[in-house]
Amino acid sequence: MEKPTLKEFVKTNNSVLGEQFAQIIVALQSTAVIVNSKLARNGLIAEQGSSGDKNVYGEDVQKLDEYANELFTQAFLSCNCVYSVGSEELAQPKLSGHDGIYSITHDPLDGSSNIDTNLPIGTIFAVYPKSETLLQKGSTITASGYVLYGPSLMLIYATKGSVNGFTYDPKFGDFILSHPNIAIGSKKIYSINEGYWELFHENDQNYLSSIKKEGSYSLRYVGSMVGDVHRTLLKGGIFLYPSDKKHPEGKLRLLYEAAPLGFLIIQSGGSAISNGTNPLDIIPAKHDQRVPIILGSKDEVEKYLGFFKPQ
Ligand code: AHM
Ligand code: MG
Repeated sequence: MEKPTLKEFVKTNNSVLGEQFAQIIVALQSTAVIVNSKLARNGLIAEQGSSGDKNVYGEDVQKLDEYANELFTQAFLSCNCVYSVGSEELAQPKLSGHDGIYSITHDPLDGSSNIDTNLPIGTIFAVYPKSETLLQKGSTITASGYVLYGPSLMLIYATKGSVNGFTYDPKFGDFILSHPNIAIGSKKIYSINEGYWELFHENDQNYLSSIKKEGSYSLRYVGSMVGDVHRTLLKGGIFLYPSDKKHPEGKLRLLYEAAPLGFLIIQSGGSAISNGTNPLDIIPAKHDQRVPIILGSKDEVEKYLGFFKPQ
């Protein structure tokens, strides 16, 4: 039997979420293709590099960040089923003006410091039931996932209890189911910016020293959360961005990075932890709230918790 396209898959497998959810996936996939074709010309185009602006958090904004933010935000807002859209690049969520049943958060180009060196980057998204505020627990997420702009273009998304991956086939101009029913892998790989060793808390240093002594772990760190989480999902292991002396709250954002990817890893049979609690149980106090995040296979997260001390 032929492998289904993403549209066919959503229709068959997410029928309980209705035609409206399919609308969001269609918006997502067509925008991903446009952004991907822009990224494919990275290095040749004027949008490369820093825009010279700072985003709402005072960080350097890459021109392609702005481009992707505009495209994804508008694509979501134009869906009748979408009520509001929040983005890492926007100070406040935007209302669509429709009486939609969903609210969406996204990080339009995560890992954007990798843009200029042509390394994998991604778009992270989460779909929530409509709410007047985006400051909701991750446990209310209906679906979350990411687009990976790598050697191939992929879209991976999770709904309760199910994670599936689709690869874009440029020959047919469509996303095809390439990774059905993903269960997190079991390889021993740890992924952390170990250059911050001197900044790490003692318990994190003790954990890292201990797994290194085992002699069976590989270290892999892309520096793009989508790339690192994608490898962790398919191969297994653990991804860590803990708090440290320079990032007392962690670096990654609860709403745009930690909750969507935590939800996805948990649906694949893995675990996610933020300061000893499930990140999906945290109500964000503000849109740009940062949290420590550790996610991976259940065994690996369990092992990490053996060293955990609240900070
Ligand atoms: P960004 O949203 O500015 O791209 O920052 C998020 C990225 C993540 O993709 C990645 O996991 C992390 O920052 C890497 O940070 P560091 O360079 O401190 O290791
Ligand atoms: Mg990001």
